[in-house]
Amino acid sequence: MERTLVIVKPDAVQRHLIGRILHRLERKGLKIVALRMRPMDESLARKMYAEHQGKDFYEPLVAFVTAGAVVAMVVEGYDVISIVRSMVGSTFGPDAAPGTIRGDFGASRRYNLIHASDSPESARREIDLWFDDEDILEYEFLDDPWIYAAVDRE
Ligand code: FUP
Repeated sequence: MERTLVIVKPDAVQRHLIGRILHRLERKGLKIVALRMRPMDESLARKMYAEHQGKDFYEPLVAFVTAGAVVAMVVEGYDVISIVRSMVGSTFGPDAAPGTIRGDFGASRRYNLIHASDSPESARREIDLWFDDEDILEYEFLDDPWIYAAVDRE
């Protein structure tokens, strides 16, 4: 079972898309095991995007993600990192396929609605930046036996 960090960014919050994005994740059968709304302060933003420091888009990116409230969550499921990345789509809406979150809701090359971890290492690092261990819940869905077959759990 994997976990990933998902952030509904300030543009999506301002555009009233929190519910639609949560709904897509829920509908897919994924489990939200931690959820909080807060501002992304500057030091957290710089840690989140440290790998991009020095690039031309780094300062505008920090300004964008710190511009308002965000909703951060830990999402759990088998193969959840790659499943959520494919639901999110390419980095910017104009390139993202229809049916993806960015493809359906975004038209900007700066405001891209959502973040999702891109590897198990990033997921661990990013989850630790946003949540304490005790904030992450363990619980069962009654329909778990119909979300995953034995083959999915291997
Ligand atoms: P993604 O994994 O699709 O969120 O995108 P990246 O990890 O490549 O980039 C992280 C963030 O940097 C993106 F959300 C948007 C921003 N970015 C730019 O603003 N310009 C670029 O050319 C590339 C990324």
